[in-house]
Amino acid sequence: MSKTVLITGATSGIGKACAHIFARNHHNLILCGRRSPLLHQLSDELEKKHKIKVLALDFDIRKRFEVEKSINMLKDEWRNIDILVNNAGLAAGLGPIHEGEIDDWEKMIDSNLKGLLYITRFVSPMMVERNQGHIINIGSVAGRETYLNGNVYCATKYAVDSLTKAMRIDLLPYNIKVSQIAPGAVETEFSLVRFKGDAEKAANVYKGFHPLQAEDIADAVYYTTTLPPHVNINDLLIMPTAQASATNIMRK
Ligand code: NDP
Ligand code: 8X3
Repeated sequence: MSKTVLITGATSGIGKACAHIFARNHHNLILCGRRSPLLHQLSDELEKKHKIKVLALDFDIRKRFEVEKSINMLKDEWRNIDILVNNAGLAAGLGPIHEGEIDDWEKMIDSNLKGLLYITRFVSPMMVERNQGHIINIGSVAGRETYLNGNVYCATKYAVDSLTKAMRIDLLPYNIKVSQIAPGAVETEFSLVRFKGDAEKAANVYKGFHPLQAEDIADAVYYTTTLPPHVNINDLLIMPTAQASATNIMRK
């Protein structure tokens, strides 16, 4: 049966790969992100290729009133959101706490933590009303282990871990599944964003080993949504085989 899936951060990486796999499986999509041309290009492509309905919603997840307006303005045909993939997020910088760029901290807290909360706050009441739904939060190994210079990014992902548990408890009476998928190193635009466009630094992160690809995580996200009504995946930590912990990577 075709479902309605809202994916944040669908313009690249894990979110984009999720859009592809849900589209291939004939679900209708609400795709979110800030880069409007990329979002519309992807929406048109998936709509034509898979004969599904796709709505492109470009807003900044950090802006509470933009998020609220975008969700509240959804027409009736889009209000039955079955699956929410809370994926949008970023790391900005990698440095010790005493030299931290406060603007970077604000960016990460506003996107990974507050943005995820805003979306959830405006989408979850529609799920509660229908007594069904599935929320999938993209956490990270950084939400399990704090690593050198990862400070605020790690803190936001620990917060995602905590909020996933909180959502599962609060939404339990309403038959809503809540899952967390927590990846290790995935080769996406993530490091390019973290290092502010420094392509060499970004490439070094994935050098000498086989990192996860966005599709590996999208496969797991999709699988999580295919289980019978009485089965929920609470939490999955998915790592590249060559990565044993946040900082232990076997490079050739
Ligand atoms: P990408 O940089 O490739 O994708 C990030 C996505 O988030 C983009 O689509 C971007 O869209 C969107 N986004 C970022 N900020 C905002 C914002 N303020 N408003 C709306 N959308 C926003 O990285 P990944 O695919 O790797 O990251 C996806 C998630 O996975 C993140 O939460 C990240 O923390 C997590 N993760 C990543 C890992 C990795 O190694 N890559 C490992 C573990 C977790 P746009 O710029 O168009 O707004
Ligand atoms: C992204 C993975 O290890 O770079 O969340 O923090 S890591």
